[in-house]
Amino acid sequence: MFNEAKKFIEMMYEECGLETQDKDTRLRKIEDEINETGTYTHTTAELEYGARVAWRNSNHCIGRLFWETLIVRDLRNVDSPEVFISEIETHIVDATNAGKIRPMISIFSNDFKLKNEQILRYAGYENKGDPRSRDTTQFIESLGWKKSEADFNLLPLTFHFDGQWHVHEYNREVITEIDIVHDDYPKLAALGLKWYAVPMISNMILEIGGIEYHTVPFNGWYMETEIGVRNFTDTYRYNKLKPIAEAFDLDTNRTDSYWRDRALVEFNYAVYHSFKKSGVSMVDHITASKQFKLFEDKEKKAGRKVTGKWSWLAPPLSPSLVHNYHYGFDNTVHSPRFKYAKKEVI
Ligand code: HEM
Ligand code: NRG
Repeated sequence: MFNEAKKFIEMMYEECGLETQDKDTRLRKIEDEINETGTYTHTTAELEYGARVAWRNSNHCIGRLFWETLIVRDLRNVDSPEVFISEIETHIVDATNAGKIRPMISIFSNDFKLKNEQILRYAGYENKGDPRSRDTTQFIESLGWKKSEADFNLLPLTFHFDGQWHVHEYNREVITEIDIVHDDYPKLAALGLKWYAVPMISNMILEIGGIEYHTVPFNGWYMETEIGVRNFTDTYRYNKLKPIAEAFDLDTNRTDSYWRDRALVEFNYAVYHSFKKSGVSMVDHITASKQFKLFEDKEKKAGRKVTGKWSWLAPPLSPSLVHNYHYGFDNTVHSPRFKYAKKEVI
């Protein structure tokens, strides 16, 4: 652990231009703490820097230009379910910021274990909702939560703490959802599609200097294709391409009418403008790719190599129209980083 800590502290003091003398003092303190307790405690400044660099190192993320703006909430001292719940709701409100979404992460102690894959997600049933949430929905139902089946039931906050499960139905006023509409095709609104404003991943581990934080919900804003290409269109998700194409009056009986492709583009336009009309931040895939190019340039200037995973960075709509489609990326993984948690049974 000390080796990992040392690498991290050296990197931080170097990048942030901090005093060598202070670094040596800090490293001695960390070594003592590890020898005494088997682990060590990050300062809030270390946590903040570590979380930001973990975002910078996220090979799957096209939104990394803004890594330095991440707001880091040090909530390691929270030790009751009531405060945990209220801090999560505060995160949702402050990150939503009346539509002008702020990238944010809340770092809790590992005593809390979240069941939710994202803080906001729709329940999944046999014939309704988001199929991706079927297992989680069944699990939460086994804890006694029950709602009549529908396409957009928000799953409650579900976490394990102090030997038991807690299920909390969110205060409705903390949550913003956006109806998906298209000004030129009123029939689209009739499908009743909507999505929540803020993507907030809550099932990844943040690793900094050899220490793992398991309860670290974080958010930025959506790129329109995440909702328009994947969530509503994948056959194993909402699978709505055909009704969407019909709402756009396309001929779905012939492949050569190009109904799939035409519906997909027009629908992503609708997702993007529905968010914008509601005053909620969202980025289109062309702009996101341009921002990613700026990130690459900026990193190069700072003397760092950008790592990335091509299959995640190429947007799933018109990929060949953006630069990152046309060359490969080095998928080496650096720490600090976000990583997937292993499925575990409590
Ligand atoms: C993945 C965009 C902010 C960390 C992604 C993906 C997109 C994206 C499009 C791929 C998702 C998918 O295909 O399912 C953005 C945008 C942001 C943003 C537009 C706006 C600010 C953030 C922040 C963090 C972050 C604030 C962390 C602090 C990650 C990670 C992944 C990811 C770890 C990989 C998730 C996985 O492997 O399942 N991002 N992101 N992103 N992003 Fe970002
Ligand atoms: N595709 C997922 C969300 C993954 C993360 N995307 C972001 N993250 N934009 C979905 O719900 O569609 N972020 O932190 O902004």
